Amino acid sequence: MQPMLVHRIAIVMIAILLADNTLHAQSLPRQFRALRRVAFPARSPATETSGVAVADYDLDGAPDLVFCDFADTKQLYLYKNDGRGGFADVTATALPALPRTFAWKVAFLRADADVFPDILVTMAGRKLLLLNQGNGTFKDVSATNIPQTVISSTGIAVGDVDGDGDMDVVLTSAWTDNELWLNDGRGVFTDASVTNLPNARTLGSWDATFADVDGDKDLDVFFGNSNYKHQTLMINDGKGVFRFDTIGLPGPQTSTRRVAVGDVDGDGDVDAFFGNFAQQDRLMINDGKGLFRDETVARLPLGLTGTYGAEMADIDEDGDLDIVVANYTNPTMPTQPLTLLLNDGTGKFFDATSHRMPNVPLNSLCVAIADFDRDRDADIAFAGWLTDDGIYVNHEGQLTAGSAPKIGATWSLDVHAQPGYAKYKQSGVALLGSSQLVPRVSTPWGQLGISPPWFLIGPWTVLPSTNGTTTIPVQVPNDPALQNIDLWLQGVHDHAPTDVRLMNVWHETIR
Ligand SMILES: [Ca+2]
Ligand SMILES: [Ca+2]
Ligand SMILES: [Ca+2]
Ligand SMILES: [Ca+2]
Repeated sequence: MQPMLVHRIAIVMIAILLADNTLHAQSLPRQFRALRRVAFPARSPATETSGVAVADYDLDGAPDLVFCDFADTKQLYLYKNDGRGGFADVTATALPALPRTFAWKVAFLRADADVFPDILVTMAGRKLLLLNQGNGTFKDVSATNIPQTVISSTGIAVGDVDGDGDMDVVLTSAWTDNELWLNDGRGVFTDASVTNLPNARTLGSWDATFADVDGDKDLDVFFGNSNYKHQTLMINDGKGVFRFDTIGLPGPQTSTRRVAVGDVDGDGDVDAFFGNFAQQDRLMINDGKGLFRDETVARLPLGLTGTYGAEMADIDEDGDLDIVVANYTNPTMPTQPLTLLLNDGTGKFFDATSHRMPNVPLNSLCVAIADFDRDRDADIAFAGWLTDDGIYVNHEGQLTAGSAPKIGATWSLDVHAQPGYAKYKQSGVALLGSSQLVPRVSTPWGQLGISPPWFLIGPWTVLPSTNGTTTIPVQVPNDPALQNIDLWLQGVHDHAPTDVRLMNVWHETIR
């Protein structure tokens, strides 16, 4: 934008805003929303998305997404983050042509020695390894770099099991064999299942997850078994050879789809959440030595869910791990929204879905959590089964607008805080910059994403804690010269005595 125009629009806006400080609050009680005006590639018709994984594949600072699809038309979709939480479908240019067969699970991992995240995907009777070339494209090295096992795998766990500094892989199959692949450090994997994973081949494992359960600094592995058997924990000997945990995991025989791990009770050891399909999810609490107690009844909401996916993250920013659950519905169950289980700080969870999550029942098999719009909070991406995939944006400190600004009309810019549950007095302000700042500049308050000069849009505003939203009315001058001018906006939000942070960057073009 030309400097003269920047000046012109700024002067006009400031004049008008100072004259009209009327601030309207609107009802917005939920923490997460699907933002209509944030670009997210829709697929038509919506297909059977079975997996989603997150990583910054191009190392531009913004987390990107890969989805895999159970329909056999196109198996992988790579979505590049535009830096502001909007996504472009770069599948056609970034990914090689792939064999046409069902894909089930996808993971990012550092397979070879460079720092660029690579992709591993499980398909019907095969796996694919796609190496990130570092130039925005991926190369299929499946024929040379991975074991040619004809197993349909349902789960992927990535971790350095033998302590040699590279990422190894455990793959599970709900129907046939679990596998362990060791990495040679250059992204070439060999099948070490027989020597390193003895007696753990045919557990009926839908999923596996690594964690150091006994504190000896190597990765042990949970297997989530899907065949109404007991769940399995295997202990690493430090060299990547696993033996059965002699005591075993407690709890009833279940049908597990996902194992998510983290220290939910804050005592320094790793606990485990077993997400079960059409059965009660289970929570296993670690005694610090890798001995687990089933504390489901005392710590989890009780009831049947169709859990297929689950991730732990500190969703409400109170310092403990919460759980986001993706559910699939069979004909005997009502379709559920993505479920949010909040931790009370002691490892006891309560269902906060009804007042924090969008009330949109959907079948989803997988979730991925990252700060997609780079405003220092956790957003949620989900894989939709026969419905669109999507992102639920965390509105804790979010700048949005429901429509584009129009010449001569009043435009509404929304500043969000913590909707409805703020513990502290909150305030916020919106800034207009002259352009987007690429790359962003790190500050103690987050990443600055707009270039100077900056102009205040309205006064610094105290945000009502009841609904956590303030709408700033912006009277766009009736001046045709403003048409097609780009506006780059970023807010500053203060939602705790010592928590001042930069909000997301919002982009508009005046119509
Ligand atoms: Ca990126
Ligand atoms: Ca290794
Ligand atoms: Ca613990
Ligand atoms: Ca965010």
